[in-house]
Amino acid sequence: MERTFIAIKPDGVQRGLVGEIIRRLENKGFTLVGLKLMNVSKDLAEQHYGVHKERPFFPSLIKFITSGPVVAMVWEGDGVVASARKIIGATNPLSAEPGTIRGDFGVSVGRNLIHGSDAIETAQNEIELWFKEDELAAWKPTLTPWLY
Ligand code: FUP
Repeated sequence: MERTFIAIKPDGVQRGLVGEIIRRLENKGFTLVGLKLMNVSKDLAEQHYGVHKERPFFPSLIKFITSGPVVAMVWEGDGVVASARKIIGATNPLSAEPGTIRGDFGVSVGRNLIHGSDAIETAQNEIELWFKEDELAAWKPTLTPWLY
């Protein structure tokens, strides 16, 4: 089953949006298989955003993501990588559609609340980077078997 990595960034945690964000992914029908509140080390932040290391915003991005606790999650379901990206919305919250998380709650690209993996392969790498295998709980909903 497809999995994606989702992180609620320090601004999302500090604005009290953890429940709202989890609710949207749950309501859609995806399955939560990993969840932890954590402080992000500089090393982890730099590995996670390694693709952006030459960009001018890289230092401020690392400073921001390490500035307070983050909620790291793994979600599972058919098509979850692309679907979660739609639920999250465009990188710049001012361009993100209303109805998306960034479109509804954000105004700044540097404070865009949430991260979601951009492709299946990226998701696998990010899940390995952020979670140990025994921190993930594979389970199937038995009370709502019609979901999958
Ligand atoms: P996304 O996949 O939507 O999270 O966006 P990117 O991977 O392109 O960017 C990663 C993070 O870098 C964004 F969440 C916010 C930050 N960023 C900036 O601060 N300024 C920019 O111009 C672009 C991205």
